[in-house]
Order: sequence, then structure tokens, then C-alpha cells
Amino acid sequence: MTISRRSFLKGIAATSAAGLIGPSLLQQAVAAASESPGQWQVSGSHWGAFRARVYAGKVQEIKPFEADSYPTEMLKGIKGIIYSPSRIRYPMVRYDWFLKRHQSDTKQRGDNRFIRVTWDQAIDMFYQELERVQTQYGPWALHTGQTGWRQTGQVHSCGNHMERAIAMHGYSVKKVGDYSTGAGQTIMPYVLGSTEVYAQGTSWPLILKHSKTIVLWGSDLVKNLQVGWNCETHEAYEYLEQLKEKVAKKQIRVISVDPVRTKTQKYLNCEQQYVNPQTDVPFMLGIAHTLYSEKLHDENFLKTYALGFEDFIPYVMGKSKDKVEKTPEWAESICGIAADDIREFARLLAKQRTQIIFGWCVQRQQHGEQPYWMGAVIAAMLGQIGLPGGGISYAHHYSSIGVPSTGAAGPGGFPRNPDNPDDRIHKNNDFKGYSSTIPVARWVDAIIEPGKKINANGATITLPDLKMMVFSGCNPWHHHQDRNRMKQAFQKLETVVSVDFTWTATCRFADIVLPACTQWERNDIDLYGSYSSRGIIAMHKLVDPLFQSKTDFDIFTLLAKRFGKDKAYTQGKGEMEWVKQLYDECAQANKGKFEMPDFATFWQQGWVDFGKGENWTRQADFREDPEINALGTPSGFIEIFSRKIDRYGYDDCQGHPMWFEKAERSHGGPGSDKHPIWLQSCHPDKRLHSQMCDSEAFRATYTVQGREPLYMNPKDAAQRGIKDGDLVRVFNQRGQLLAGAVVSDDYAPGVARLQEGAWYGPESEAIGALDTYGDPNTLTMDIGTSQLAQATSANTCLVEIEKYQGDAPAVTAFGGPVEIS
Ligand SMILES: Nc1nc2c(c(=O)[nH]1)N[C@H]1C(S)=C(S)[C@@H](COP(=O)(O)OP(=O)(O)OC[C@H]3O[C@@H](n4cnc5c(=O)[nH]c(N)nc54)[C@H](O)[C@@H]3O)O[C@H]1N2
Ligand SMILES: Nc1nc2c(c(=O)[nH]1)N[C@H]1C(S)=C(S)[C@@H](COP(=O)(O)OP(=O)(O)OC[C@H]3O[C@@H](n4cnc5c(=O)[nH]c(N)nc54)[C@H](O)[C@@H]3O)O[C@H]1N2
Ligand SMILES: [Mo]
Repeated sequence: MTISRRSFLKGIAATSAAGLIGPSLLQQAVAAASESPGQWQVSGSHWGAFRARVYAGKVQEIKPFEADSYPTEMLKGIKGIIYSPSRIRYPMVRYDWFLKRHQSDTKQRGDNRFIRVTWDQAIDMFYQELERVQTQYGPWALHTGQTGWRQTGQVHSCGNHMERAIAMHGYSVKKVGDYSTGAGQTIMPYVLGSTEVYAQGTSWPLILKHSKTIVLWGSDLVKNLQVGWNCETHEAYEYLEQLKEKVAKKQIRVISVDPVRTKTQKYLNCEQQYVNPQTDVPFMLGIAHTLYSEKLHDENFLKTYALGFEDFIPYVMGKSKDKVEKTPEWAESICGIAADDIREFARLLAKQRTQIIFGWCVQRQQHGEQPYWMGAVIAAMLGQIGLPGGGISYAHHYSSIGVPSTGAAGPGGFPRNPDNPDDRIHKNNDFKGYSSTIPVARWVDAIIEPGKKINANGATITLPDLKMMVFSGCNPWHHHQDRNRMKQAFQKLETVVSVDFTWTATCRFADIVLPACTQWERNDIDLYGSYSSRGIIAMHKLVDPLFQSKTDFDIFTLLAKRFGKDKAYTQGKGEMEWVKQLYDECAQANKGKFEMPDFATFWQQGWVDFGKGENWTRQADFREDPEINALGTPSGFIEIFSRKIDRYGYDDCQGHPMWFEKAERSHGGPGSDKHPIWLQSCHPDKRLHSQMCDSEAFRATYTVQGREPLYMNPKDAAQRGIKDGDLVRVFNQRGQLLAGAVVSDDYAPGVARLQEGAWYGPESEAIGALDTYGDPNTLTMDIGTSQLAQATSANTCLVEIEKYQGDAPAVTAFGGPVEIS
């Protein structure tokens, strides 16, 4: 175990200089524990559980949790979150808003000038604004639905606190879907009958045992499994380590279909199938053409389990309206893969047991529904759906999906809604013809074009006329696309409230900013292993809330008190009573199956271990009996053709999967004459989105001249006179930013990466101002994927890059507001 674990660490170290926190370091930390003063306390996070040595009211050091064999390097960034110079210290109000309230000069929004106020003043203003908006307008003018990656812990889950308290005051606009999988979770219920993206996948041990070929389709497991929605266990890495050994022994062939050499590919030392960005569908159509022409497809499977193959195949064979045969030669001209290689690839898939594993990035682009649907069609043609180690999965890179699950119940949460639906001060539920729920990524559209009607998943949405927005546990000034368009939109809002513990760009563009504390400044409880249900983790408060920060629980209790609902809000219980109640309810739910100790013992031990889970094969029951275990699709079968979608009549998402040209595409596609480089904004290796970007010492391990790294190909760099380490200006018709060049062969010509979550640091509040740090959403396009999902198309984005000449402006992203007295 020790040797193979070392080799795992070596594999990681090849791609990241510092490597993971190794076992030797762990032992050193344990040894040090007996000598250094203070107490080692257990807590949790998206990055895993850990123990922290707390002494003199301060977190001194952090070491991985003893049950975590593959801790992430990101644990090194945690202290820097707590003690970040960007921490919000006091309630703050934007200068001009303080003077003129909702009639302020909104062009000043983003100038970062703020006035310090007391908690009482801040909560008064927040409450008065809610009152004003509910009475002057109505629930359609208030949006509170934008949620995101709140820190872990079930009692303090901050989105729930904000939504519950505000719902007790009145109704507001909500969202449907999310930025992660908006296109995937909308299309897949039509095709395979569930979202697929949030479903448990076939267990890794079965894949390791039965698969002969594994295709990682735009999926970077090693990078993305470092974090989880609940407290992460990192158990998946055990199986990746075994996979690496099988690849070396040539027992399993793994191919990464990706325009980039991924961290996973390098760790596994497996093959790459390069594909031009955004052209997976032509590649897959070429595969389908080969499978069909060479009779490699499983007719029996298609007849028994799928509907609509005969409606689809004319499109492939050039017999449908467009009269274009989707031959491998046709595909080659778009996806850049030689026709013969496409044929070879198709034959390989059909030859033996093949597991296809999709990541999510390919659906975060225009027409992102199509590659997912087309992937399911290929899998159906191969006929292996429901077999162990065969078929298709859409989420093995996420939150330890594929780790065998124990099936144990986890702790519930603090309620998001009022206990009694009528328990609201303002009962006005009249949205004046506007929609009360909108697709999550369409809120900026709503601000800009209120009243506009858009199609979404078979419905018509009337975009509401938003006047006030409240954000908590999310950072839209990182997560949403097209900063300069957002700036324009925000000038139309009357009031913006942001609750956070760190001064993100969302705080900079808000009017009222309330300082929450971090999860390590409160007690909580969480599930250990989001999908594996490995156990329950205690989250001990490590230090008291810093500066004047408060828990979200306390903040929204104060707000509810303004309208006399504080008792109803808390149900008369404090923090530890909630923690204990969630634990006791969980113990009750697991009774007879998993024995849990009493609360005091659990709290002292730090966790409950449910042990290892059981193997499971996705869709095996459907394969066994498609009548009894029908899929959740309208027909109960795999829908290669969807009558329902066909009837919607959308031109950009029709009855079966198709190739649609993109608004912007590199390698000869639209817009590439002007801005030739495709910018992908993948998920960061050393952050969780924007979280941890303000962790100073840790950020310094990857920045270039203090800026976010821009990864690009050596040829592209040489053509532009750019050298590794140079400062570059990245720009297009939507915006411009500064970044630091990292020149690397991992990126194909015409491909560049800026990781999402880089903090936005505009030189000024003016529209078009240079972003001084490197937020990719300064450049991305804010359009829906299609009329079906209306999801984000962040990865449909072209840019040009040039060496930056002259004196670079200082980075403005970090360090909080400018305080005006
Ligand atoms: N270009 C581009 N854009 C993208 C993506 C992409 O691939 N490319 N990916 C998209 C995806 S998949 C996602 S999931 C989103 C992520 O978008 P977000 O979920 O908005 O991203 P985070 O950076 O995690 O923001 C969480 C914020 O909540 C705050 N917070 C955390 N815990 C608490 C708490 O307990 N209380 C309070 N009050 N605040 C808290 C954090 O400090 C942080 O500012 O980004 C999307 N945006
Ligand atoms: N370390 C870390 N892990 C995370 C997160 C994080 O912030 N940090 N965030 C979590 C969250 S919220 C989410 S939603 C997931 C995101 O999970 P994903 O969306 O799957 O992750 P990405 O890293 O954006 O992209 C995965 C791969 O897709 C490839 N790719 C991009 N475009 C194309 C294309 O057109 N064709 C092909 N074939 N490949 C393409 C990229 O090169 C990359 O290697 O990650 C989760 N895990
Ligand atoms: Mo996500």
C-alpha cells in the first residue's frame, strides 16, 4: 500500500510542483502534535475533512484527516481563507447608496467606495428595502434565487438561511437549474429518464473488473475529484490508482477525448484523442456512421431498449432534409480528426466492453444538449448500457460518484422554506404576468429586457422586471458570463445585498454588504462522502467569528426579528440544538442498519464511520427488465428521437441530436478570423471556483507576476512574441484582461485556458475597463445553450492574446473596499 500510494503521489507531483500532502508530512504533523501547544480539532470542508491545531484563539496548522488517504493539496489554502486580507470586517454600505438609498447614482456601482455602518443600521436598511420593494412593486421585483457553493455544514447551509428568512417576509423570484449541468440535466430526462449528471454511476470496482476500454470524454477526474458537494472523502483516488496500474499493464485502455492533455491523462499515463474544441458532435456522428455502415451496432439492443433509431439514421446517412452524409471525412473537416482514425475509434468502441465517461464542460457551451444526447445514442448503438463496465456515465468526476455507496442516511438540513407556507408577512403572490421562476443563467437578461418572452424546456418564460437582488453563498461576479454586460445591467438595479465572508467582486458591485463568518467559526455537522455516504463528520468551531462577522444563522435571525418572525425562523433553537437534532434524526433514520453512538460520543470522536459501500451497476435493472424497470422518459425507453422535443419546434434543439454551428468557434469556425483562439474556462486545480483565490500564500504558488495564469500553446505564443512568464492582454469584442502566460504543450494550437473563479479586479467601474487579475468571464458570451435548456454557454468563446507592453496596473481584486468616513 505504501509503495503504490507513493507512486500515486509521484504521478500527481509530475503535474503540480508541490504535490499532495504526503504521508511523511502527515506523520511529521502527528509527531509535532504532542509537542506543540493547543488542541487538534476535527472539521470538514468541500476539500475534505482535516484536523486543525488551535492555540491562543488562532488556527495554527492544519493536517489531513486520518481517514483520508488521498488528501488534496488545497488543504494548504484553508488557513489563508480564514486569515485573508480580503475578509469582510464590518457591515458596509456603498457610499452613494448610503446618501441616496435606492435613488443612488448606479453608475458609481463598482467604484468600491463604502461606508462602515453598525449591524443595527445595516439590518434596518436591508429590512426597509425588502418592505419598500414588496409594497412599491411586488414579489416579481425581488430575486433571491441565485445560489451556489455555500461552505459545507447542514445547519448553517447559508442559501437556506437567506431564502427562509426572506420567504417569511414575502415571495420573490426563484431559479431553475444550475450553472454546472444546466444543459445536461434538462436534456437527459428526455433521453435516459433522469438527469444522469446527479445520479450514482456504476461502481469503480466493477469498471476496473469488466471494462476493456474507458473513454474519458472531456473529463478530468484527478483534478475535479479534489472537491465534493459535502465533505469529500477522496475515496475515488484509490480506484484511480488501481486504474493507473491496469493501464501500465495494458489490461485497460484509457483514452481521453480532450483538446487538452489533462491532469488525469498525465497521471494515468494514458492516450489522448485530440478533438477540435466544441466539435464532439461531428466526431460522434462520424463514429455513428462507421458503426452503422460496418454493421457494428447492436440491432437487438436498439430494438428492445430504444426508440427512434430509424428517425435518426437518415440524418447520419444523408437522407434527411440537409442531404449531408455524416461520413468520417465530413467529420474530419470540422473536428480535426483524420477520417481513418474516426473509423478506428468506432471499431475499438465496439470491439469489447467499453465504458464512456463524460465530464460536464462539453455541455457548458452553445448547444450543450447535443453532445450528451449524441453520447447516449452511441452508447445505445454499442448495446452495453446496463452492463458492468459498459455503457455511459455523465458524472464520475463529481463528488466521488462511482465510489460504492453504503446507502446510509445523512443528516437533514436547516429548512429552506417557512414551516407553514402561509407564514409570510406579505402574502402578495401576484407576479403581474411575469414568471416567478426563471432559468438560472437568464437573470441578467431579465434585468436588461424585462417583459421579454423566451422559450425554455417547453414553457414560455416572461422575464421579470427585477429591482432588487440578494446574494448569499454565491458569487455571481465570478460565476456569470460577460462582465461588461453585467455592469450595464447592474446600473438598472435599485438595491443589491451581498452576504459573504470575503470581499468578492459581488460585494464590490453591491449596496449593502453583510459580513458572515466562515464555516470554521461555527459548529456544524455534515455527510462524509456526498454519494458514498461514508459517514457523518463533526465540524467543530475552531475559532470565534473574526472581526464583526456573524453566522448566517444569526444574521437572518436578526433580519426576521425586524418583522417579528425570529422565533418562527429558529423554531426557538440555537446552533448546537440544531446540530444535535440533525444528528439524532439521522441516527433514528439509520436505526437497525447502521448503529450510531449518542451525540456526545460522536461530537467527541469527530465522526461516525459507516464503512465501505456496495457495488452497483447503473441501468442494470432496466436492462434486465425494460417493462418493469422502465426509464423515466415519456416512452420508458431510451429516446434517440424525442417526440416531445420535436413538438416544441425549436430550431436549435430538434427531435434528435444534430450538429449545429456555434456563434463562435476556433479552427476555422465563425469569428476565428478575428479572434483565433478558443478560450476554455475550466474548473481550477487549486481552488473551488472563486473560493480560496483570496488565500494569499496559496495563490502565490500558481500566479504569474501576481496574475491568474493563462495557459497557451508554444506556437501560438511564439507567433505573438510571448514567452512563458510574460504578462499578456487577452481580449475580444466583449472585454479585456491581464493574465500571466504559461506556455505549455498540454494545450493544442488555438486552445487557451483561464480557470474560472479568478477574482474580477476591474481597473475602474467603467464599462470596458481592463480586468487586472484575469477573470475569464470578462470575455465569455452570455447566451443560452438553446431554447431547450437556456443554460450557460461559457465555453463558446474566442479571444486574441498579445504581449502586454508598458507599466501594468496593480491588481485591484483583493483586499476589500475603500472605506470612506
Ligand atoms: N466561465 C465559466 N464560468 C463558470 C463556470 C465555468 O466552467 N466557466 N462554471 C460554473 C459552475 S459549474 C459553477 S458551480 C459556478 C460556481 O459559482 P459559485 O457557486 O457562485 O462560486 P463560488 O466561488 O463557490 O462562490 C461561493 C461564494 O459564496 C461564499 N460563501 C461560501 N460559504 C458561505 C457561507 O457559509 N455564508 C455566506 N454568506 N457566504 C458563503 C464564498 O465566499 C463565495 O464568494 O460557476 C459557474 N461559472
Ligand atoms: N479542483 C476543482 N474541482 C472541481 C471544481 C473546482 O472548482 N475545482 N468544481 C466542481 C464543479 S461545481 C463542477 S460543475 C465540476 C466541473 O466539471 P467539468 O465541467 O467536467 O470540468 P472542467 O474542468 O471544466 O472540464 C473538464 C474537461 O473538459 C474538457 N473540454 C472542454 N471543452 C471541451 C470540448 O469541447 N470537447 C472535449 N472533448 N473536451 C472539452 C476540458 O479540456 C477539461 O479537461 O467540477 C467540480 N470539481
Ligand atoms: Mo458546478
